[in-house]
Amino acid sequence: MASGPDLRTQVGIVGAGPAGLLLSHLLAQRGIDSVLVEDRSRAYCEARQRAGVLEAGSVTLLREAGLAGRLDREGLEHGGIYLQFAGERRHLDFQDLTGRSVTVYAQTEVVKDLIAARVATGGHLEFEVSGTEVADLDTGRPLLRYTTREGTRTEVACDAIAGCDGFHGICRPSFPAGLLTAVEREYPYAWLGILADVPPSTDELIYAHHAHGFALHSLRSPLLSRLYLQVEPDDDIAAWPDERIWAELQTRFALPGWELKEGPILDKGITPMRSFVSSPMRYGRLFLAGDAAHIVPPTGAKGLNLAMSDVAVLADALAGLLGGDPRRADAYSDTCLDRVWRCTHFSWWMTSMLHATPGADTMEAALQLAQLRYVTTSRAAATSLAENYTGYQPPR
Ligand code: RFL
Ligand code: PHB
Repeated sequence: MASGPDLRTQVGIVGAGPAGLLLSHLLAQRGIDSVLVEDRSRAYCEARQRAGVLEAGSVTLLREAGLAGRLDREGLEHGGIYLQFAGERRHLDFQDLTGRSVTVYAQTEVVKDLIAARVATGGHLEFEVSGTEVADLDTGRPLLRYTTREGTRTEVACDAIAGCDGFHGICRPSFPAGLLTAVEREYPYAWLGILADVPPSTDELIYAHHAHGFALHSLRSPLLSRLYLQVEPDDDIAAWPDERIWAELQTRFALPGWELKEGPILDKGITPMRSFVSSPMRYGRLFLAGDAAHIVPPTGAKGLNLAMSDVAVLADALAGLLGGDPRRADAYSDTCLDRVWRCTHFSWWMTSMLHATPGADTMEAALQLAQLRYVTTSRAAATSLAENYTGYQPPR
């Protein structure tokens, strides 16, 4: 039982990733108070290297929420990408194809901006909590329990709880047994990502198909590059000294007349790749959002954007529910899953087109190259890729 002081809030939020932080901000703008708990430290959340690409719709959402001051100054607008395969690098011009672009602005920066905005307006954020639990989810008064950094066990009575605690969180496992359907695919490869102290060698992101495996050249600023390599799913980062990483990047991006600049590696890590969708995204007064409910492989740059679009829908659904109109809350799961499945398909498709599958026959590589030639020569195919990459919103 809780021994500390009981608290009361309208929405209890678990997780200070982009989903939880943006939700607490959007709720505050609707006059709804929240308590947000996070088991990591603020510094850890602000430093965790992750996504880098914001869809046009995500930028608009942040702008409308008054959160885009630094994004508008420092974000780098990109009107396309390069696809590299069979020794050629071809440009897809998203602006020309769809009239839209994307913005390179790191998730770490989005998280810093969100935390700063919540702290500045007196938002209740608790970092470094432990023992998070949710209970009484099928009642009108669900409970959020946690132990504060100082060791006080705390119980918060809520009107609703938002599970924004990522793939490994506690909220999804709190659904009653048998209620959730999970659809999952693990891919037979992983991404090794590096942050390098060197100006990007390219003006747009390069997605490279190569017999050794996929490679991606992204960036963080005019002075910082972010690069990824397809590696084995059980690869150990210790087996990848910096020289080996650069040698492999040089091989996979090689193009006559073009040079990949190298520099000190500031951060490196290996991430497994999976597609995962769990439904429904709601049980009683518990609503899941972002990676807590679904994961996409990063090839389509969709995970962060999906997390943000979930909470945009959730903020309105909760405002309705707490104001006595449950219709949008009742539609929440179906509304989100429509877009989730579109992005799940797109991310799987990009991943399958660009990665070398271990043990695959020569037919697979030939099919990938045929598809890559198609999306870089047919305006219809290129437009479909561009529409999805820059952000497709299924009709509601
Ligand atoms: P997060 O960011 O995982 O945040 C969840 C938070 O919940 C906390 N937590 C708990 N707190 C309290 N109690 C507990 N019991 C808790 N359990 C967990 C965690 O500490 C954490 O702070 O989920 P959120 O907010 O849903 O955001 C999702 C995004 O982080 C994720 O989808 C993206 O990073 C995916 N992703 C990309 N998405 C894009 O849109 N564009 C990209 O370019 C892109 N690139 C990427 C990516 C993810 C990558 N990795 C490392 C998985 C590139 C990579 C390499
Ligand atoms: C990144 O910059 O981290 C990034 C960009 C595009 C992706 C994945 C990650 O598809």
